[in-house]
Amino acid sequence: MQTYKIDNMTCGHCAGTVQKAILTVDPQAVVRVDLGSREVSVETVAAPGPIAEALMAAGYESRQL
Ligand SMILES: [Cu+2]
Repeated sequence: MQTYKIDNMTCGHCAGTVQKAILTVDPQAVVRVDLGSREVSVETVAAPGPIAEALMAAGYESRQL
């Protein structure tokens, strides 16, 4: 499992956008968003690089934990 910290993921809209961005990389990914800690955990076969790029393209800078 991969976990990302996304500091500017602040509301439900952000969470939806983040989730969608990850699913474009791996439609089978299981994405769990924790708005309180601004962390996203992802169960996926995809590599972290493409996920980080998709998040960046959606406007969210991420840091893998
Ligand atoms: Cu938001």
